Amino acid sequence: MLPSFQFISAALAADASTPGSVWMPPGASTFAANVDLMFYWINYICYFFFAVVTGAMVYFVVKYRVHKGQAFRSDAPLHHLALESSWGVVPLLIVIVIFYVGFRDYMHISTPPKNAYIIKVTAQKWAWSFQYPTGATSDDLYVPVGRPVQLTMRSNDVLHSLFIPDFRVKKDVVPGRYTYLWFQSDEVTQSGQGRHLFCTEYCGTGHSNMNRKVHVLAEPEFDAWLTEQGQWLDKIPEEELFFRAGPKIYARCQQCHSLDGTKGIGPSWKGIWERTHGGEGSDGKFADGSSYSSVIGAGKKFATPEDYLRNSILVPGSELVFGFGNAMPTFKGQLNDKAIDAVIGMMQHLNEFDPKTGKYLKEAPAAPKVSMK
Ligand code: HEC
Ligand SMILES: [Cu+2]
Repeated sequence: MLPSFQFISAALAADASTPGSVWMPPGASTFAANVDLMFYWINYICYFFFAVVTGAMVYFVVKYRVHKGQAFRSDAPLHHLALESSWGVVPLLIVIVIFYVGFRDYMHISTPPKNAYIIKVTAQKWAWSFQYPTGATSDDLYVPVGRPVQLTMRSNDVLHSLFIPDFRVKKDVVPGRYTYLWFQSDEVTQSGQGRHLFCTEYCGTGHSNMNRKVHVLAEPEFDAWLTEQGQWLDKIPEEELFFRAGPKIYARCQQCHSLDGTKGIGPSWKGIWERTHGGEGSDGKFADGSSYSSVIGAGKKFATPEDYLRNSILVPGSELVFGFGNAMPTFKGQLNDKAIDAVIGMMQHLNEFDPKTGKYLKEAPAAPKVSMK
């Protein structure tokens, strides 16, 4: 498949998007046309000079090969001023243009506009957390269409890097430092599809869990999504919390915690209620050899097992479970008390959930529409 030339017309028309080719995915941000133009341009210049240099080389090798019995030629020209200056000056002019256009666009891509919609991004082993001005958070990125969006990014642990190939943007997310990235997409994504968003800096075992989606929504849908995102939990009555909200929140824990006893990055939740409640012979153990019952109980560090569970979610690693590393990200600021209550309720009623999928198995009254991605 030959790379498409349509990118030229797209760039000239200042169109937001460019078609995909064997080299590039389809472009879907206002940067795409210029980035692609630059990329293909350098690419074709390389093809051209590759052909010129190798062609001339092969031609000369054949033409000036030494024939049998021929004396070595000693009167060949040693210098040719015009030729030599042209192969210095022509490439120089080409790279000056490349530098100019490249630097101009780099500065443009590096400087978020003042009116950008700001979303805070926290990278953690191994999840992204996107936080919106309303306080709502999400695991996938949701952005309004046709508006510059600025990501203000930081890392809680190691070096990560946020990459949205279709938007032609990529930026490292560095611990102890804030980095910015901005883009504008003028194309709404199909519901439930979204564009790829990667962590593109290998950050350990769960690195691939940081492959998420960017959803570009029309302004009214975006606002509706934001409102719902902030309220979905409030709408659920207390007594339905564990089966309505539990599985939705569990989706964020599933990558590390199974329900069926399988050991993952974190301990399975199977039996967690029993081992925290000191059921006969089922007391849990911590990495330092001490038992759960040494910290849980009246007058101890955690007065109730629920306190212990809550603390495990907000301050993971303060008590390391035996056989596991300190690999859990904190959910402080992401799960409020109601959400934590839902999770604890789910742990208590674990036998009512499908151990593979986390789906609620009992007949539930028709659920109000809530979504949490
Ligand atoms: C990246 C992997 C990871 C994710 C995601 C994760 N955890 Fe953990 N979790 C761990 C690890 C590892 C441990 C054991 C080490 C420790 O105690 O900190 C653990 C321990 C726990 C414990 C204590 C378990 C016990 O048996 O005593 C609880 C409770 C818990 N996690 C809840 C959650 C909840 C709720 C979520 C989702 C909202 C979640 N975790 C998401 C890795 C993870
Ligand atoms: Cu990462």
